[in-house]
Amino acid sequence: MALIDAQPYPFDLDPVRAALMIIDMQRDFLEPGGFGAALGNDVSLLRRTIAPSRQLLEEARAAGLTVIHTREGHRPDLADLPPTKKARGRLPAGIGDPGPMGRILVRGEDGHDIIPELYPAPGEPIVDKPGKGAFHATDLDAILKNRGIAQLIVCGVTTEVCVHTTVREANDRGYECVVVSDCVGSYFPEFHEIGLRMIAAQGGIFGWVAPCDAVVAAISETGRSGGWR
Ligand code: C5J
Repeated sequence: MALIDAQPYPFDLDPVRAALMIIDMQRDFLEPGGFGAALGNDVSLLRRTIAPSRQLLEEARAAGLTVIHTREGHRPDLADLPPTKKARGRLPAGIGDPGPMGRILVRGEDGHDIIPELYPAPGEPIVDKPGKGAFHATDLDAILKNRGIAQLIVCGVTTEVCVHTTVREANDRGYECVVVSDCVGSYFPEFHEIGLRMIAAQGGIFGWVAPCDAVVAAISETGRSGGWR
């Protein structure tokens, strides 16, 4: 066990039951030529999460922690795309349409894939999710339960959308979540700030918030003391 210096109070990390979860670090959201950028968003606000996330990923891998990646997207035949989601935003080019990196948010397309800096290693589960939350219409809960995971260290994008939706549902399902403040990002800095505050408010109503350095320190401390499986 190791304590993570977190808000609203220190988090007791149990290395045997913890997983690193990296949410939707996809080219279409983070790369300058992708869907997010085509909508007019400043992708540099998301890209600043890459370096600390990479550091955390390397530490987690070195310590033997379970690492799980998610991707938001849909079947090529769009059978799992709710018409309401397709219509939302009245976009000239929306989900399933040709975009700058292939069909937008369609599985198998270049833009749907994970950025090279955080690319999954062989054996790391990738959860393809059609919604914002990572539990909706996926086998994530089974994967976590089968591995005895009860704590989630959460990175990814965007703070107030897919990270929040996932953390809220994880919390309802009994998982303890630590959101890594500099490893999550949003196109809207104010939503990011408030989103983090909402997690840790009211005694940690959805979970804990801690910076990458604090999480890395706790993982490496536990690794040194031989606590990992
Ligand atoms: C995610 C989105 N991943 N913002 N998607 O947050 O639509």
